[in-house]
Amino acid sequence: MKGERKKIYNVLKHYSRFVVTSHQNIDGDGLGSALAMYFLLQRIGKEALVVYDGRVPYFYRFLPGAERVLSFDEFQSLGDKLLEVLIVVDCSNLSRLGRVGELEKKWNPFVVNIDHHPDNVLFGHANFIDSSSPASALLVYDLVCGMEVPLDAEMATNILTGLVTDTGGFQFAELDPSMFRVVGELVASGASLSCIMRYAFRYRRLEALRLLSRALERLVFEPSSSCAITYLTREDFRECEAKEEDAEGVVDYGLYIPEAEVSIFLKEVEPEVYKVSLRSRGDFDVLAVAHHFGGGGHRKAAGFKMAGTLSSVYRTVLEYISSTAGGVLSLKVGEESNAGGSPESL
Ligand SMILES: [Mn+2]
Repeated sequence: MKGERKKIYNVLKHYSRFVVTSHQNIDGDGLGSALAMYFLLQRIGKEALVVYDGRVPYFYRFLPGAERVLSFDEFQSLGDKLLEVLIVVDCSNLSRLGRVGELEKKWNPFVVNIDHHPDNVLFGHANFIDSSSPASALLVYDLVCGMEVPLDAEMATNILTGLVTDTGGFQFAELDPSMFRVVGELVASGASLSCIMRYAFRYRRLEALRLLSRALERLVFEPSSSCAITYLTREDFRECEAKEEDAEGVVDYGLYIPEAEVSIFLKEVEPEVYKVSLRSRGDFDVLAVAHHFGGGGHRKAAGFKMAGTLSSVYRTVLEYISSTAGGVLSLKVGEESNAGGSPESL
């Protein structure tokens, strides 16, 4: 890992044009890491752009630099001379980049891969991967320190947002004591923890709350598998006048139930295609379930897509988890993973 970090320092020093990007269904860690990286590049005098194939959710637009994130079309209209180095943050494989991943194939840039997903496929020419890190943003923090660039409020706010969102506001796992020193340093550099908490967790459109209320009404607990499960269909989104980003965080509510080990949220993303989000209290490895169905994520937060009717997806997912739950639960008891998960980990 030291060698990879050194390789990245050399790349940052010797190249001059950088493009930073992150995964689709972007979350606070993806965006915070990308923007912190962007400001780091600026501070060391490099040309840098951030491109994202999707829409930045409104509740992350408070982040310094968020207004500078280019859409894929804006980026393409700038021409093709820009891509010397592609820095991909918080993304386990290139297929999660949407159309930005295709540009990588076409332009063949030097690729830097900075991530904390345990299933990262090491697609970079330099790979800075640490699955024990609670957020990719902390790896960017590491690079900032390693480059001896002083932290400022812009970098600190983005880094702290990554840490806060991927740990669910420091709730998903016991935070390593050394993290508090880092948090202190970020706050001292100008990041506002209360502001980040507000936007990340308590700043949602009325339409989003209406959508949440539907999902909560339907929430059921299945004692045989210790699963809480709920869903939202395209019709719900239409009737609530809600957007995709309005469903962010819905999956977390299932774990409020004392007996629930796993929370499952089915979101219809296209007619009869469901995005399945999974959260675990910690003993049950939801990443293994996501892998079984072709998805990815973290041990406590993972997801995948599945085609089918609501009832078939509902049944298939529950049956699979029930069939593995007994064994997996007894095996994993006592093991704790530090790696948190982003709300949209797929
Ligand atoms: Mn992350």
